[in-house]
Amino acid sequence: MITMKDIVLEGHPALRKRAEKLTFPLSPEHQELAKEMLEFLHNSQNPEIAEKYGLRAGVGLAAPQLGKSIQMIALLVPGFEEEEAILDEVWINPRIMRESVKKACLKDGEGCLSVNREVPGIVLRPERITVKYQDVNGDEFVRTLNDYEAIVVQHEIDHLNGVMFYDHINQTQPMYIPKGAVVIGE
Ligand code: FHF
Ligand code: ZN
Repeated sequence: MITMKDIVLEGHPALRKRAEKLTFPLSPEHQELAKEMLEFLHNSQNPEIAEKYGLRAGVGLAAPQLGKSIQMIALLVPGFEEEEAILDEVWINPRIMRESVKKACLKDGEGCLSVNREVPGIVLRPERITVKYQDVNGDEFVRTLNDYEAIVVQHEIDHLNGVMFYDHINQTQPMYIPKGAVVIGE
């Protein structure tokens, strides 16, 4: 099982590379990796398992965070209260086809499993995106996401392009939220 010791931290070259596109059928190793990445997110959001293994709760994980420079991301965005998960899947070769001009951000900024420090600042991102991706079988999908889900998916796709969340923070005014931006979590 994947634990925190498998997750590479800032300074690891995989976090600054452009990840390789995957071809189908996936190798047995890549199929197993997809399952393990999603399992990590489930474990990390389960209080008992997270406590036992010292896991930090995550809603997304990108293969470069495991030192593997390939285009695979896992997503586990929980629904509100007892609702089922909004996203519980692995996406391969994701491409952002369309993004809104309107921006959104998380009220308290973002964090990252590969960053063991608090980085204050607002991460402004397109509020709505349309993404084309493949599932583990190689089937193609197009999905439009907004608000929180859109932010999570953009954070993960950034990892496939060597981009860290703090690259988006305004250096002169880190807390500035432009008029018209959707602030999530307030
Ligand atoms: C997280 N954790 O998942 C953050 C980090 C906005 O590339 O958001 O580094 F587990 C992936 C409900 C609400 C349940 C929040 C994307 C953040 C992606 C992982 N946790 C949560 C939850 C969380 C990163 N990452 C702070 C670890
Ligand atoms: Zn991250």
